Amino acid sequence: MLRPRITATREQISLDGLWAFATDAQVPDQAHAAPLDTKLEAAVPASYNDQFADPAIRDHVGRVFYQREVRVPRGWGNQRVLIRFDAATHAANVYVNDLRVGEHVGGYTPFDVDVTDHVTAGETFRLTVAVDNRLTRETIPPGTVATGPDGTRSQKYLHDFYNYAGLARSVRLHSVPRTHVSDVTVVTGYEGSTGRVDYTVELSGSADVLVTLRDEAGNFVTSAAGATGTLEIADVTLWQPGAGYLYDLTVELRDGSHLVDEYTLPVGVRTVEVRGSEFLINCEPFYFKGFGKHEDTPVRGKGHDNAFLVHDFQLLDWIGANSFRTSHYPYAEEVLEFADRHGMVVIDETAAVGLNMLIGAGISTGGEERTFGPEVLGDPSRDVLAQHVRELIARDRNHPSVVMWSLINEPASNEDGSREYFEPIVELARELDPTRPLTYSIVMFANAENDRIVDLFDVISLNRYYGWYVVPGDLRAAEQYLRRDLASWEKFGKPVMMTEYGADTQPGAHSVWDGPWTEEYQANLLAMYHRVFDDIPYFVGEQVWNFADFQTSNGTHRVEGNKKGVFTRDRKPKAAAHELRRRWTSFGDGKPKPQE
Ligand code: BDP
Repeated sequence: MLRPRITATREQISLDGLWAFATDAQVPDQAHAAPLDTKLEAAVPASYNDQFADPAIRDHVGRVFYQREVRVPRGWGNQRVLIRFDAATHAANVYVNDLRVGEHVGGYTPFDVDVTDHVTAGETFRLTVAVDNRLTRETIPPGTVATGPDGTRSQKYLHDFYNYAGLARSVRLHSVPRTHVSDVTVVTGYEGSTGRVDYTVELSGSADVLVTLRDEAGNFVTSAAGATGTLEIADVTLWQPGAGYLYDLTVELRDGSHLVDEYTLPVGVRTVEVRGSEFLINCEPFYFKGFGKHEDTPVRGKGHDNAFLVHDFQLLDWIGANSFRTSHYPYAEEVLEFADRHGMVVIDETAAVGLNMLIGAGISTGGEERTFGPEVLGDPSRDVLAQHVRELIARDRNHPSVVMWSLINEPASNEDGSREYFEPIVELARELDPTRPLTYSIVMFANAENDRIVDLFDVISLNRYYGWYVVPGDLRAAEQYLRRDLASWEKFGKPVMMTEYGADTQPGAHSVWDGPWTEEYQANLLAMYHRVFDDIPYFVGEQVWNFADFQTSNGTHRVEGNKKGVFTRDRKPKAAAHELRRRWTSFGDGKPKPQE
């Protein structure tokens, strides 16, 4: 799916700003049929929740309405007119004046609504979006909604981060020519110093296709005619971790000398491969150093913010990280484009978190129910997950920064039914993208003996909390558990990495002993894990949980959120940040040597 760009033939106007806002408890069901009867306004892009002081809005369960007037530029009469929503969490219905014109399910992938037949160039229309935050057993992520005796709804879900909702990413009105480029796919490689870009252009309508490649300085490199083909680059500059070189691939549609459409895609030339127990980027063993992150900031919730984007990447660079995982959902496209430009390596995750009835919100409050089967997560849930995978891969497959798909976080992969549920999902992902390795993050309860799906994947990613949820405060015992656990996965002959390890830490709490919650404990726990990792030849990476503290659901076992951040929520370093910086800046992108 192509991100809207302004080109010689395409225009766009931003619909970000303040929109009229109301919950479905405040206005009638058919609220779109008239100007919203409300004094409230909500900022877009931003989750709506923390913008309001009223808990009935913040924790509202159900639909909310966003509304604004939009004027279609007068020069767009001969174009198709679309509205691009970068995300509506978790489901949306879109209305132009009285008419429903589109819908989308899934909170973290973009969608277009084609409004050409419902609007007039030069005139205005009333745009209403009803966004639904309810999580059920047929949504990804899953949840349940209960209705109390007074009719008030409440929401439960099986992941710890707060269920922020609304229009958290940009909204745009954009135009495309009637005959246009509808998609472009690139697959890259190289041999010696010659780079290769295999491209496929999809068209809506028919025209001649011309493809031109330029380097970063804008110099012509090569060109080709036709909707599919291969471009060769003499003396290629590869996209590398830490050095994100991008070529520009410009697709022109022509009718004789007339330019019908033009679209430019940034392209990084690199390869990714799992060979034996190594993870290779451009045929060199790569060692992941970094974090599981969240899209989470004060007031904005999951709202995308370019200042936080820049600052977070600055901190990743300061600390010596070379990678992160988009835990636990696809991030804003601005983030991936930034990673492409700056050589950051990304493990791109779907929104499949909490497919595990044992866990509950956090590690300790689960039920007894089994996870997979018609009564809980059955075929409807799996069909929705398949659609999430399709939309993620369609959106992100051209990003050189994305080196692996993480299809699920902490599923009940030790339970009956997990293989039946996930095998078709893995097959689908391989069919849609045969070029990237697949992984999933493995929960504590799933071990090398009882996990039923590990053989389907290429990289074994473990989430482990020895020294925190298991033997808290006892790093000696934690080290023994960890060594035993890591040794047990060797038999699969695949690369193993840690996608979560860490400890909740209250900034300012200190101790000379191993006291959980202190800054020293977090640093000592990480150092212990690193000592163990460095002894394991098939170990390919460490991603600490979490980059920064983040907001969690209302409940009793988190105080003001999850505090496993190495940075606070406002991005101040805890002691562990300095410890990580010492380690990660002491070696490059390859594997560190065993410690003395
Ligand atoms: C893991 C989850 C992660 C949680 C973390 C924790 O993957 O989302 O935040 O535990 O408990 O189970 O801190």
